[in-house]
Amino acid sequence: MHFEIICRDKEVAARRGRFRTSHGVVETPVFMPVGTQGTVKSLTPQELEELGARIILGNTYHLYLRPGAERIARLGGLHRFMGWRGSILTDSGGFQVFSLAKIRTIDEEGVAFQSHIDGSRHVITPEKSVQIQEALGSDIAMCFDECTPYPVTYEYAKASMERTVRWARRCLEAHRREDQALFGIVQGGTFLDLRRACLEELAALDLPGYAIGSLSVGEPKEEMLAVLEEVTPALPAGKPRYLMGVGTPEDLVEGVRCGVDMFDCVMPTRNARNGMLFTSWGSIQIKNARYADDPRPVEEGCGCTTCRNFSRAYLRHLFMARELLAYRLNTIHNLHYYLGLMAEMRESLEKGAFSQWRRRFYARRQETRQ
Ligand code: PRF
Ligand code: ZN
Repeated sequence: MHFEIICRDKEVAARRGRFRTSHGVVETPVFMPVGTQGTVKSLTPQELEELGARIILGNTYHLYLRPGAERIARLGGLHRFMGWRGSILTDSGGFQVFSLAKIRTIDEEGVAFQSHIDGSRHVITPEKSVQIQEALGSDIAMCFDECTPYPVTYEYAKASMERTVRWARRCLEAHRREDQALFGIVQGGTFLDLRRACLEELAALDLPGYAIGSLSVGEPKEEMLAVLEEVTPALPAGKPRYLMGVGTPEDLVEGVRCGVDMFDCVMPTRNARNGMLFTSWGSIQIKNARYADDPRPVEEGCGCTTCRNFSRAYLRHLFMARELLAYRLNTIHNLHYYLGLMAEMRESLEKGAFSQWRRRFYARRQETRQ
């Protein structure tokens, strides 16, 4: 995978870059919409492309359990199977096994668990995770890791991080596909010495990209920022940096400031389905009675299909009536907001005006809501 840095900010660690996969060019910093089950919920690939998405995230754990990675491979790989022409990054399953599966036992070999769908028993090892991701044919695969909860003891975080490093070596050893980049994941909880030790070990493997795991798992914001400020600048400078499963619009802005290039999060899509809509002054709950007679769009001046065609009153009605269109229209607006936020940051970086843009971003949130 080819990654180039187009420019760096003069004041902070933020950078504007670009990478190429066999499915196109991705401009960074980038947000990857989450398509867990081979679909970004409620949208077609064409709609995603029109929203400006160039890379999406898929999940090893879900696709392995249903419909099965070998089946997807026989049907031409995940891109062909779901009809998405852009790039795909697959998560390794290390996180989903811990958050979704029942009865897990973790040992040096891997993780044994029972499916959240039918209770069937499975084992995922680092080798198996790589094999599944190769069968899916994603452009970027992630090393199999353990995401530690918060809070966690120093002893557990250390043992877990060391195992994650050993698993990363096994992943690299098992990895065959030359058209797929394998990224490492820095673990170590909120312990800065463990984070630093982890990233030194992983950097020695010379992987084409690095992620930061186990953040946004319940720790206070200051702790997340402390880890970001410690780890991000210490990651190999010329390789993409990915902050996994993060976050709010503010988290994306702070991540970019610290030098993160890639993000994914269920927040814009999941919250859309729960009636929460993002705007530049904050978020709104569309079910609120104050919107029942409100003829205005979600956000004045928003260029998305939802805001160009429909009022808050109509969106509230659809949501209250549990109409399927509610999920689609809300998802379109929220992804437009998230992808637009990233585009604004990329533009401000090109103009050498990121810090100024960031101040404006926070100032807009202080203005009175509409
Ligand atoms: N590891 C993996 N996927 C993840 C995480 C992690 O630590 C997180 C933590 N925010 C989200 N997704 N493999
Ligand atoms: Zn909109």
